[in-house]
Amino acid sequence: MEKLIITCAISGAEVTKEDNPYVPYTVEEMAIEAYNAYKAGASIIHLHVREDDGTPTQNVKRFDEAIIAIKELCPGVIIQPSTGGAVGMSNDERLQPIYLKPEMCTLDCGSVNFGGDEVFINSENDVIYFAEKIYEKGILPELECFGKMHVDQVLRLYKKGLIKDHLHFSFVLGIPGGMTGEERDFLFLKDSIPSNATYSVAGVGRFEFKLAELSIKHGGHVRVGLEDNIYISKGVKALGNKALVEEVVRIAKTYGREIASPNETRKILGLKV
Ligand code: KMH
Ligand code: ZN
Repeated sequence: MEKLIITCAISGAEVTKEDNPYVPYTVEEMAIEAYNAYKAGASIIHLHVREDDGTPTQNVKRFDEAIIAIKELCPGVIIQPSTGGAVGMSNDERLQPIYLKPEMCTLDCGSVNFGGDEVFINSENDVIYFAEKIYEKGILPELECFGKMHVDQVLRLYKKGLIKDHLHFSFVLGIPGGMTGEERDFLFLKDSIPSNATYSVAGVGRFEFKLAELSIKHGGHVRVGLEDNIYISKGVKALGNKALVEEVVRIAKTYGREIASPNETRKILGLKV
């Protein structure tokens, strides 16, 4: 089986230090959390940035500082800035990190409720606009799908040539308002994508490790991190992103799945080594 790509979503935009004190806000904290995740086995760092007080921002200068600091501590690591940002940001605000020409970034492939009054808006035209800007810069988008309809959206745009090879999906399952993360949900999504596509699974909250294990078992890849889940086990807060990555590595070992280095990840995803 292909080696396992572990992505670590170290911070996100919604989770706070009140939820888990290891959630990084400052550039220095971002670099330390990324380093600990990288040392534990993560080859991709999914990156949101914050102001020092924790407010989410898509400020290009802040991304630049964080990326420089992370690259210094984590040689070769792949940094994947978010173009999702936080709910309510404008498209152009969300797109700011692509101007730093990272190797990868996220492309959110449809709208989804985030619980309560929160709606994460990604209309079809938004997705087309983001895709155009991302490909223009030669960046590989990770296709964030919060449900089957987003996978279908990708496949429609792929047929029109607006989303291009290599297709690397991320199934983000278990958010309130999105698709849940039972085994049948995972199987449905994985069986809905073309055979030459790759996928990673991000299970939110209690789904994190259950879905990680399923993906490891079926040859997929895994995303974990405080963005998605703050617990290492029921009611026990994780002592940082490192603990979450270590748990994935432990599960992978039980299935004999080796962990991909950053350059092995580049090869799997068709990125330049
Ligand atoms: N924070 C969410 C609004 C992404 O990174 O592309 C969007 C998100 C997805 O986290
Ligand atoms: Zn994110």
